Amino acid sequence: MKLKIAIQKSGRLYDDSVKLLKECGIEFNNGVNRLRSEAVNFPLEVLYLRDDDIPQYVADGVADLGIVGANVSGEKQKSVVLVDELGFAKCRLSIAVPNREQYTGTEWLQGKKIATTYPVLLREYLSARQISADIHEISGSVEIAPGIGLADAICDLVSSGSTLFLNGLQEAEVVLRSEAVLIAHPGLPEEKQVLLDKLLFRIQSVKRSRNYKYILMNVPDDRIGRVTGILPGIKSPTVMSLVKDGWSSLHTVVQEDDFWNIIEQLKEEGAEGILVIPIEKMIV
Ligand code: PRT
Ligand code: ZN
Repeated sequence: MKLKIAIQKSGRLYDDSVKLLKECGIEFNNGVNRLRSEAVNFPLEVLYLRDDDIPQYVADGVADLGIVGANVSGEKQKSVVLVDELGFAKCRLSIAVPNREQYTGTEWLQGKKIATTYPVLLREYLSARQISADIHEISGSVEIAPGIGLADAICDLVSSGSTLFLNGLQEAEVVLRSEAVLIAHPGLPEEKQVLLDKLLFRIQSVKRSRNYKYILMNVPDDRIGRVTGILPGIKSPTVMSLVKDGWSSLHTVVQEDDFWNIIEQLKEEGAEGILVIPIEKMIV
């Protein structure tokens, strides 16, 4: 019994999808022009597909799992289960209007023509706000639609915003915040569910480790109490005496979000020689 996972054949999701599986300790050959490959040390087969086709393959059970953008999964409306968010390929599906327009709010969109490759998500968004607009589905280069007179506004993916900027557009509304997600065929047989749970346990350890850093520092003994008070470690920090009298080495794990804040406070409290080390896996 093997799990089959569909990932993007090439494109923005490919590298991070392969990297995630490899960080989960799964070894496979991912050469170009492959349609599939088998992992050597985990019962997993990897299928390489266009991202747009992945939800359908997973719904049909041709693949048990898939890695795809939440935007694609949402747009395709196939019957799949959302298993986990994977933290990469973050972007937003947004409505944008030409810079010269005074955008006042969603009522501005009433009766307008909006070009998009995401008609389903856009229609859902507009009808929830009682806006009726003319949704014009196109298959690519959405950002040029207002400039060539094809539409009044667009609804497209944005990450840095530079495509909008270069095309004289301003972001007006966020329809969906997206990132890569792991989806599954609903009602997997028990044996596959067991394998999925194993894989998910590994994915979660990898994801957790990305959010945390291991830090070590030297602290005067009389400051250990105060320094420990700053550190929100998973458990209490480890303290070891240094050969140098009156000093200790203190080790703990901190979350990336508060990181710089914590480092500044540690320095103020007299910590020295602070080392920050990435964590490869974190099993809690
Ligand atoms: O060939 P295949 O069909 O498999 O790939 P694709 O060409 O359809 O998709 P691909 O590889 O471009 O994107 C795959 C997924 O990456 C998308 O479905 C999103 O989930 C995610 N993603 C993240 C993005 C972006 N960021 C992104 N910026 N997908 C597309 N873009 C495009 C956007 O469409 C626009 O043209 O980048 C431009 C905007 O970028 P900024 O940085 O200028 O704002
Ligand atoms: Zn695609």
